[in-house]
Amino acid sequence: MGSAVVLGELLAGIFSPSLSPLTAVGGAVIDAVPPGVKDWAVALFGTADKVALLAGMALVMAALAALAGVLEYRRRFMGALVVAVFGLVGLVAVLTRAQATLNAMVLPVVTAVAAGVLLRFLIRRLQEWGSAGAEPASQEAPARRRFLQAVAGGGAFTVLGGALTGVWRGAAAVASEARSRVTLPVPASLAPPIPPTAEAKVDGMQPLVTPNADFYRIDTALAVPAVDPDTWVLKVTGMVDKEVELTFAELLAKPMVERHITIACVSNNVGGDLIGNARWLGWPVRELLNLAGPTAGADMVLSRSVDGWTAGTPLEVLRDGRDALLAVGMNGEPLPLEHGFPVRLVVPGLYGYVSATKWVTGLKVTRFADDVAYWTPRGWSERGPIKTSSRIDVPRDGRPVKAGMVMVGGIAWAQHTGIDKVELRVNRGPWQQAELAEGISLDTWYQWKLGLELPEGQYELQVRATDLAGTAQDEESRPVAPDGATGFHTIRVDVKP
Ligand SMILES: Nc1nc2c(c(=O)[nH]1)N[C@H]1C(S)=C(S)[C@@H](COP(=O)(O)O)O[C@H]1N2
Ligand SMILES: [Mo]
Repeated sequence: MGSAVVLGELLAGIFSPSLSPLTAVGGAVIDAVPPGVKDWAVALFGTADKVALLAGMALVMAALAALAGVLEYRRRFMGALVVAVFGLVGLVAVLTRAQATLNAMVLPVVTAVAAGVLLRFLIRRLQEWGSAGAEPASQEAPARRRFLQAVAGGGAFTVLGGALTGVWRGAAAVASEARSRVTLPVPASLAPPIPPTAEAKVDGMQPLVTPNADFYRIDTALAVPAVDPDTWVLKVTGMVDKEVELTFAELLAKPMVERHITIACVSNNVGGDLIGNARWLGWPVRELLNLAGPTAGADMVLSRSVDGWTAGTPLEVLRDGRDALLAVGMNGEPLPLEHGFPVRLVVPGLYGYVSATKWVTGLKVTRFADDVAYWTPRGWSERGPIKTSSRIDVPRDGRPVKAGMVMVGGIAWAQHTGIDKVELRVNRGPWQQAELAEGISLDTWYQWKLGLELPEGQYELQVRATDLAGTAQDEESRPVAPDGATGFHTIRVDVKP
């Protein structure tokens, strides 16, 4: 019996590392560590802080696993409970992060369930062995063999998973180290300065230029692709006179253009926040296409990411003179890894799913009739021009405000067309024109504001924008699929005395 407990510990030791390959849980726990503890760790271990933290985490997990092993051996589900609590901690940690995606939430759950099943399985083998020990020696041998096989299997899985994780971690480290070495070139064409009148200056509004850390992130990548800029090449192929290859160094040497451009996701609901405005630095895609020379009949550029994701962009949009960029910089920094380092596309006027390929490695000049982009067979429209829209940011929906002059503010956008006017209405009354701030350019969102005299009561506010082509925002409510939501952003305000 005593030796069984010792073996329980041993087995738990095997089971514990099988948690660590799925580092998502570990990472979430690290993130959940209060800043004070992190500072303390940095002070204590200096630059070795991450290694020390990881080693500490491994120790904690080994201890937890040992505990789970012992408990599970004594009583069924007791160990599983420890695993479940650990998984829950991971889940909560993930949820408290700024960008809690479904993917991120699934990982700790999957890890905990896998750990629980593995734990149960190994304990069963161990218990078979333990009870066989009371029988004649001939009965004991197969039970022992089964247990040892199970341990060996778990061990092999652990080593393999660990190695894979290690390789991926290594690549990610190479990419972030390489990113820190990138010096962005001085733009040949600077972004026009932001006019002071571009800010509506209403308390509580989003910044006119979205900081990188707050920029929405949408992609299908489970793990952020780690691309080494030293080996990155962009290949232009397909219906071209001559195929072209471009290295990162060659790209950085091109005359760069710097522009503010607001990009948006087709999955952005009316009033949603899947939209952001950044100062991008890049080389116009049309220059690269001109080097390759698209042949007659081509009408689409299928851009491909290193992870195989694709977007189909109308060729004419990339050549009509707008600032469609092969971007390397975002708000004065190299692209953050999660926003496409080292190179991505940014195309004013089109939703991201048909234009904004991150970690881009290929441009195939082709025809819509011949090639299909990633989202097209998945229920999304082949073409995705951004729909003119607007949003109320202040006051926040459902928040109480004080009676009197209530300042209402928000944004409106119609990339590459520009906004002409923004109007508000209260309780479906007459439309009242808001004060439209100056745009940074036609390719960015515009801020607006309107002061409303509101006595105590409940109100419904609605906003609508009209673009410079004279098209008013579509009133009819439509879902995001297949080509972008429509309808008026509608909020409720509770005006208190
Ligand atoms: N490689 C790759 N690029 C991608 C995507 C993707 O899934 N994979 N998603 C696109 C979508 S749908 C949008 S809205 C934008 C979002 O860019 P961001 O994450 O930098 O905000 O990236 C686009 N580029
Ligand atoms: Mo998107």
